[in-house]
Amino acid sequence: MTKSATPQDQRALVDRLMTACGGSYSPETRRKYFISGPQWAAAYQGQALFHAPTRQVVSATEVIRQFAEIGIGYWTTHDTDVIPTEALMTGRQAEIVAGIKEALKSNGLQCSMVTCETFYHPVWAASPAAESPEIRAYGATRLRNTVRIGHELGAQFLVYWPGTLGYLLQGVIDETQTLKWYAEGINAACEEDLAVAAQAKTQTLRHCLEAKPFEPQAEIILPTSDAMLNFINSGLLKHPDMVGLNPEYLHELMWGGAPRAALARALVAGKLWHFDVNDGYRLKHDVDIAVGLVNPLDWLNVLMLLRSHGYNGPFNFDYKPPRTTSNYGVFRVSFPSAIDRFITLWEMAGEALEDPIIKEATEALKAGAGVAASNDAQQIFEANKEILTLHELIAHRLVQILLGLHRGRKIFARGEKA
Ligand code: GCO
Ligand code: MN
Ligand code: MN
Repeated sequence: MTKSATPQDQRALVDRLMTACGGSYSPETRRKYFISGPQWAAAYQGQALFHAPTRQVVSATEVIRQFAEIGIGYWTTHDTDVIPTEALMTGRQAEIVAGIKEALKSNGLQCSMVTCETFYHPVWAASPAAESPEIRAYGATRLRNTVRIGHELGAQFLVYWPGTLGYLLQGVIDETQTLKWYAEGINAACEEDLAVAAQAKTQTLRHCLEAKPFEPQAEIILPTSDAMLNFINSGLLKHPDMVGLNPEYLHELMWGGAPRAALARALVAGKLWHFDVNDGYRLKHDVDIAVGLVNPLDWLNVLMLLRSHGYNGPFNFDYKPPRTTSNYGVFRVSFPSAIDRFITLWEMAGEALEDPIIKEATEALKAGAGVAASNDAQQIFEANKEILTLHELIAHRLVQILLGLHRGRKIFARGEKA
């Protein structure tokens, strides 16, 4: 029986077993990737509707210091993760932002993205695009302020997750009007961005919309990345060229979609600008599990798609360390293991794309049987029917790569000899 251990011993055990797991990358290697760590992920205390917090508060400077040690090169934040609501747009905001700039600089990190919290404070109870003009005016002011913070911190991206843009009670709001009002907020942010960038002679930011199909509202007005693509092209936005997408892996899975197909639709539209990386289950709530713990095979496939299409935007680790993980564990186990699984999957995706078996099979499929085009369906089917077996062979090969079986490892029955 294992002896009971004090929390100090438990930490030593976690450290020892984490080292025993091996396979970790150096901070230098981790920094080569455009990986960003959200302030809110690292500082999440484990609370939820049915859950009391299990972890202590962690300050932004502590998060930044820990990220630097792990080798996370980029930091992302909501405005209110670091600036209390009542301090926004006051002298206190300027002091806090200056302190963060200093912490980022002295730890060698960059801020890649800022996002405006428009879902937590009671003022957003009826969404940032509510009927009351004063709520919407405040919403637009907050978005403009976030744009200025983004420029101040040197970010390239702004993300909008309109979490409360929807309803619990049917027939209460006018959806078309809500969409128009929401577009006014995005327009205000883009105009502010253009003005700030012109004055400072810098680039404008990339404004990225993030969809989630349900939660916190029952019904959401822009529930998927596809709905958002349609919104960008709806004519309601004054600067559609400044607005793209931040799909989140789990959010596409939550509605039952295939994340890889959703990403492909964003890619062909030229709107895949930012990507929230995590994992979870279909048709369940937003569990925000760390990448690769649930669907490693699908993640391998997603990364093959992104690698083969030259995606070069950020990978934002928008997940929530489980509430069974301690404050110590967040930085010792949760972040480093998530990043290392991601890098391994990224490398495997490269291997799969170069794999001679997959390459030959794919090329053979594309060449087809080589018979003359005709209107004879049966004849075309007969000519191609053997080659189509390669679909299953490719799927097998991908699992072999995922499990390392392509390197010669075989699974033997007990007692059987190699
Ligand atoms: C979620 C959302 C958020 C957003 C964040 C940025 O999973 O609840 O994705 O984490 O990404 O609010 O706007
Ligand atoms: Mn999520
Ligand atoms: Mn997200």
